[in-house]
Amino acid sequence: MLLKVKDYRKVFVCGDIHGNLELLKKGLEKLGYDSNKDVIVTMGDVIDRGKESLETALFFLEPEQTENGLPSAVSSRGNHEDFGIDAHVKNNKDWIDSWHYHGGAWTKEHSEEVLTELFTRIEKTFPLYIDIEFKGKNIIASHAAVPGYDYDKITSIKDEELVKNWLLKKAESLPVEKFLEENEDYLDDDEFLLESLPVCGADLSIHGHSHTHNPYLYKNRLYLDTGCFKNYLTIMTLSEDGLDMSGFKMNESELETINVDSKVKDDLRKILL
Ligand SMILES: [Mn+2]
Repeated sequence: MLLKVKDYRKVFVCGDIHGNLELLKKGLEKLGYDSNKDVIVTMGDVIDRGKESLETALFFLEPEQTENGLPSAVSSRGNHEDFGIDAHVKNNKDWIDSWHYHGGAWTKEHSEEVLTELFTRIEKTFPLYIDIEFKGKNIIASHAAVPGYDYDKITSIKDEELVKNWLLKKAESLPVEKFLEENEDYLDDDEFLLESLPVCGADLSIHGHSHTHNPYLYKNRLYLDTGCFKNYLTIMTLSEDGLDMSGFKMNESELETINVDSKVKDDLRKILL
């Protein structure tokens, strides 16, 4: 899927929503999101953990259209959507207990028929990655990683399962990736990231999946999942006017705005503007 920033007034990009639709909507409202003109892009894991999994999935499955006839909400697929596709479309129940334990228990309240229809639609609608064209630059947005840190490997590797494993879960063989996966709090210690390579074939890659305390740019890879179910939701704004980034969390029913460190914004502007 190719999305051009110039086709919209503003493109908003955020990390894993995990069923926190109210927070997403309030954050977008604060940023002036208008479904007639703008789009919100996320990299998957829209379901599980939060209170509104089904509603969040439907928000991205049935988006309002902009005045140009384009979708106003787009998501790629995350490993949590893949759990549901495995269990309810492919009928592989090997991981269902683990999925239910990791936030998927809400599905027990729905019939097999409803879940099969839902995850069939998600499989058809949510691509494995999204290309974003922004001021002549190529950004790739995918849940976890780019295969072999090389954008071209998405099309050159013929093993679909291997490519999917990278995009949705990261390769298991790289120690640094394993570390990222197992240590949600890794950001206090940057040295563990030093072995990682920049992504080639794209100007910037944006990922969810690995929680970070704050949005984190490593070489040309932006980790945008700031763990909204226990920390805050980061939303990046791209438009012809430039780039910005804000954080949001709920305090009781009030929206609290978090100021994002200006260094990550400045470093991103150096890459993209
Ligand atoms: Mn996630």
